[in-house]
Amino acid sequence: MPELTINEIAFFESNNDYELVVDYLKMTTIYESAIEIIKTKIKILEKEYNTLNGYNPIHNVESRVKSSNSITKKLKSKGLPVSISSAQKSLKDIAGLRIICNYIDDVYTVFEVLKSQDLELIEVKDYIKSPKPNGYRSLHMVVLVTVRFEASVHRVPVEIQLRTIAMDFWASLEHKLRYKKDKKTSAMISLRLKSCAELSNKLDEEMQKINVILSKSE
Ligand code: 0O2
Repeated sequence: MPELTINEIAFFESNNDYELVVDYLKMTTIYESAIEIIKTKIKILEKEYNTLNGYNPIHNVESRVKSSNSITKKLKSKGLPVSISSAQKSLKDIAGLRIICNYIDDVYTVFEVLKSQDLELIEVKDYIKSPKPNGYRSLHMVVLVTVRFEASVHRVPVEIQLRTIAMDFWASLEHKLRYKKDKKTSAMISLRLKSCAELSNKLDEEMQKINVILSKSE
C-alpha cells in the first residue's frame, strides 16, 4: 500500500472523510502499478542496450504518482470538480515517468522503441520541435496501460516525459524558480530563463554533433 505524505494526511484530516482516504489509496495503488509496468519495460530495454548494443541512450528514469495537493490544484485550475472520479476522468498525468536521455537523437530513439511496445499511444506533445513560449523543451507521450489485479482490471493513462540531461537541468530549475510559484514572475526573469533555455538547446546540439563525429571515427 502507498504511504501518505504529511500534506496528504493534513488534507484528509481537514476533510474528515475516511472513505476518501481509502479511495485515494486505491487510486494510487492502480497508478503506482501502471508505473511499475512501464519501468519493467524500460529496465528490459536497458538490459538489452547495455549487454547487446553496447550503448544505452537512457541516462536515468524518474517516476511519481501526482500528489493529492497537485491533483487538487490542477483540477481547480481547469475549473473541474475536485474528486477522485474527476481526477481519474480528466487527468492524464496522475502517473508520470520521466526518461532522461544523453542526446536529442536518443530521445527520439527511445520514443520510437516505446511506441513499438504493447502500449496504446493516445497523445504526443513534441515540445522539442515546438518549444513552449517560455523555452520549455521535452517530448511528452501518454500511453494507456492495463493493470490486472485479482478481482479487477484497470486501463489507465501514464504520461512519459522524454528529455535530454540539458532539458532536464533547465526544466527542474525553472520549475523550482517559477513554474510552481503563485507569485508573478517579472518579465526580465522570464526573458533570462528563456535565454537559458536557448543556451541549453545550443549545448544539446553541439554535444550531439561531437557525439556523431566521435561515433563515426570509432
Ligand atoms: P508536475 O509537478 O510535473 O505534475 P494537459 O495535461 O494536456 O491538460 P498540461 O498539464 O499543461 O495540460 O500538459 P503539458 O503541457 O503536457 O504539461 C504537463 C507537464 O509537463 C507539467 O506537469 C510539467 O511536469 C511539465 N511542464 C509543462 N510545461 C512546463 C514548463 O513550462 N516548465 C516546466 N518546468 N515544466 C513544464 P504539471 O502538472 O504542471 O506539474
